[in-house]
Formats: sequence, C-alpha cells, structure tokens
Amino acid sequence: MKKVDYTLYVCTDQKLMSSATIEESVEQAILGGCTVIQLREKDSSSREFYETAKRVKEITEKYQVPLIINDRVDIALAVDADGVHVGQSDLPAKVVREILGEDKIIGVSAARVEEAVQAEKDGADYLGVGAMFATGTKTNTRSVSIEYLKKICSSVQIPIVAIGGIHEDNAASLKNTGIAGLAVVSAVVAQPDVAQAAARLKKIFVE
Ligand code: TZP
Ligand code: MG
Repeated sequence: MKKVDYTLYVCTDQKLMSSATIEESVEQAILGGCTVIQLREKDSSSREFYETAKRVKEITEKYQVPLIINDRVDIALAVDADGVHVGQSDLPAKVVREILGEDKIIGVSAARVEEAVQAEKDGADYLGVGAMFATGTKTNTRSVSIEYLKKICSSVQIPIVAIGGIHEDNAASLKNTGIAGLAVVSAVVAQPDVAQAAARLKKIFVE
C-alpha cells in the first residue's frame, strides 16, 4: 500500500461537513472519486478520535483508499491506518518513520523549500504544500504563491499535494505546477452533494 494516487486528497472536518455522519462524508467523497482520506479531528478526545478512526477505516478499507491520520501516530498505530500526516509543529518525520516503519505513508506540511527538502531527507512519502488561497478552515496558515509552489515541486522528488482554499473556481490554476493532486476540506465535505463535489473537482484537475 505504498503506491498512492494523490489526485484528490480529502481531509475530514466534523464541524464543516454537510453529512450527518463522518462515515457518510467519507463514503460519499470516495464514491465521487477521492483517492486519499485524511482523518483530521481537531476537537476530539483521544477515545473519540480512536473510535472514529476505527469506523472510518472500515469504509476506506472497503474501497481500498488509503487512510491517513492527522498528527496522531498513536491513533494510526491503534487502528492500523495507512499513514500519518504531520505539520511543522508535530513530531519530526524522522521520528515518525522510526515509530511507524518503512511500510506506512508519512506526509509532511511544508510552506518553504527548506522544509520540503528536510522532510524528504527525513523519509516523508509526500508533502502537503499551502495555503494556496485564503481559507476559513484553518487559522495560522502561511500563504504560498503558485510560483513558489512550482519552486517547491522542483526542489524535491516526492509527490506534493497543494492545500488551502482550493475550490472549483481556482483548482485549474494549480494544474501544470508539478503537483500530484489537490488536497481539500470544505470544497468536498462541506458541499451539499459530497460525491458530486469530489467528482467535479477531480475532473477539473485531471482533464
Ligand atoms: N492546511 C493548510 S490549509 C488547510 C490545512 C489543513 C485547510 C484547508 O481547508 P480548505 O477548506 O480546503 O480551505
Ligand atoms: Mg498537525
């Protein structure tokens, strides 16, 4: 499970989602063509995070879509998720690699060339780069221009997903930058029809 299709990487958000349950949100995103799911739980207790991850994993497993856990190496191990995504203030990728071993996917957030190069050296499998556009989903984001995104893409060999404020009206501007895919929260999980939103976004990127 190391060969990953990063075309449409969807992060969950229980506060923003239009669906009644996170399972429904994830299943609809997958049915619409999303290729990676990241479970991003900012306000859950450890127990809730674990229980949610177990339920979500049943769905990602059914459709053979990789499940990445945001931040929490312990939760990823507990549910045998496919990988973990860490930011610059989380555990270093090198340490996460030592804990998880070679087979798991490790993603790192980077907004600078130096961070991207370091993450690659530390054994990251992919990078999340942004915020590309204004977003209300996350505070304290650093903004990355499209030109700078291209620079990061040409500085590393590992695949990059662009993130932050990506919607149907600006997704096309990220094509031909060197990225492997789009990473989104609100453009998919907050939409009235999650599956259709995922399908439309994917179409914009792949066509
Ligand atoms: N990291 C950088 S921006 C962001 C994260 C998790 C939030 C992206 O959310 P949205 O709704 O796709 O703008
Ligand atoms: Mg983090």
